[in-house]
Amino acid sequence: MNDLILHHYDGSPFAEKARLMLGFKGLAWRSVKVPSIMPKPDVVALTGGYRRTPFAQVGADVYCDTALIARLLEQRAPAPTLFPADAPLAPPFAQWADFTLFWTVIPYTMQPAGLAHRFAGAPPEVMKAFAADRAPFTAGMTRQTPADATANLRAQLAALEAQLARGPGFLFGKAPSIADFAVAHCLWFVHSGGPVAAILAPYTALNAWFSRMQAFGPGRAAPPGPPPGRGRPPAAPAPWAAPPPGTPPTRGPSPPRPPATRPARWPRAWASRPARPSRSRPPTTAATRWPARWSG
Ligand SMILES: N[C@@H](CCC(=O)N[C@@H](CS)C(=O)NCC(=O)O)C(=O)O
Repeated sequence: MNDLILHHYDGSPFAEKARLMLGFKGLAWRSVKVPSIMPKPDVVALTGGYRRTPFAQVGADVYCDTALIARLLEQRAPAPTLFPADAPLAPPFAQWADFTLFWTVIPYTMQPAGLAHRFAGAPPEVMKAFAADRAPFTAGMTRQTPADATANLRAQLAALEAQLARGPGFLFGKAPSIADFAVAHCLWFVHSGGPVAAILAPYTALNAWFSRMQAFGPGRAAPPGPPPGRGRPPAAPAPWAAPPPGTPPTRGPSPPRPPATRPARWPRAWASRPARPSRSRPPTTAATRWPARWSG
């Protein structure tokens, strides 16, 4: 009943932040895959209306937002810490990354070339459904043009590069802090963007740091089994479902697509992720009605 459950989907940058923090802490967790766009009836029933990804669950307690999840993980495993005492600026810096850097990365990565890569082979309704689902997130925000986002991202990457080039390994010292995880998930999303990932190439210190961050992996997998509180037996794997746990992610040709009965599904490309040193993915212990490959 004390198990830590992460509700997430493969392609979510903030979920990647949570997975990497779990890996850094060496914590065991159970994985529940959630849909990447609405409707999410099971999610909103459990969270009381919060629809974002990821969220964590311990028994009847639900933790929304990765800033809170970080505090939960810190409580469960105080060492290694995400909040080093000698890095008081790490939490506000993380906030900067989670908002300012993230909202530069999104318009940069979702420019036409990035979108074409991410939604390659998917019917046009999929991209339309995604755009409609995410529109409320940017209401009231001035969305950067691809040119502005490119210029801003270059400036942000150059600053991060300069910081890391002079530092002892991580943004605020010899060990990572919450700030490193907040930056890492943003860059992870750029890495998964196909042609648009080329913007990262010149930043050698940043790329070396990114490899160190990825090496934390997603943490220890808990034994498979139905998660508490959901009561739904795992569905039989569909022919297009994710490979068995432990199978390394591939970037090969797409598997046969499921019948297009639910336009709100994600294309396979969304779930693509940058190469990660040999770590196995934790098993998915509960299936939603969405095939895992499409929930990323
Ligand atoms: N501040 C939140 C942001 C979470 C967030 O915006 N997640 C994105 C996915 S990366 C999301 O919820 N997208 C809509 C969805 O998944 O329904 C956090 O730190 O967890």
